[in-house]
Amino acid sequence: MVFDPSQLPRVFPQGGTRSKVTSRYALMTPDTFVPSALVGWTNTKGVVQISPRMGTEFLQYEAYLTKESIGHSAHMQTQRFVYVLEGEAMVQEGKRKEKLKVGGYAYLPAGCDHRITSARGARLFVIEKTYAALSHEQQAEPLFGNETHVKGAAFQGDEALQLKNLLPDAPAFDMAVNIFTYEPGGALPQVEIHVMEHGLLMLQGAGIYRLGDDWHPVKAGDVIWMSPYCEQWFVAMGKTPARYIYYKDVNRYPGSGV
Ligand code: UGY
Ligand code: MN
Repeated sequence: MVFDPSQLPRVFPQGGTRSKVTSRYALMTPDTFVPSALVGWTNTKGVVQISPRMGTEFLQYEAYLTKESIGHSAHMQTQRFVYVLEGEAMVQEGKRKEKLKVGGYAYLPAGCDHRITSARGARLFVIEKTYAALSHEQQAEPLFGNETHVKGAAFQGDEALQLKNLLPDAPAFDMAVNIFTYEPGGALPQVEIHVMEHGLLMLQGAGIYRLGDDWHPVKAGDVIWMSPYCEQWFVAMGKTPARYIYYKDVNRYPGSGV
């Protein structure tokens, strides 16, 4: 076992926490995570971090796999994105078998029959979302990759901010999953306000996140949900780069029928 959920930090014995859940955003720090059995997975514990119960249109969770764990196909209409945070996982999709190491990921489109196991344990970051098909587009195919093979690009011309798109920017995809790396002192060039929502996991480093009218210190392990139109801004602080993986809904306009 590479990750023991019973060892999650419990650092605020006096009843304090940095976590804050509001109607427009949520910051969830690991001291407040409550592991439970995961629906649709056998012998697997996890933490559902972001869900439609908050008002979102997607689900974000971490799954803690042992060698007894099995992840079964998601619901027929649900697409699933899996990224390995620790350990390694095997994804079987039809006749194909892909071993994913740290930084490896799989995109499993809605209706794609698959199975996820781990020979030596794994901690996975998972996004699930009901797929919104476009009548004139073919649905995306299953896709496997590793973050280290994805080329980053300077964000809006700023070399201190490197953005990697893990999924193709194509109309068949109604979601994006990206990894953002900030050099210390690097900051988003604007306070963003946009129609899309985000689910985010801090992978490395630390910084300050503006969410709505609040400024929060954040660090590796923290989770953030940002609702549509939630004011958002980030600056990386400390001596090492800050890195986060995040979900964004893309290529569909709510209200236009697609
Ligand atoms: O893609 C984005 O909207 C991204 N720039 N937002 C964020 O990092 N909070
Ligand atoms: Mn954004």
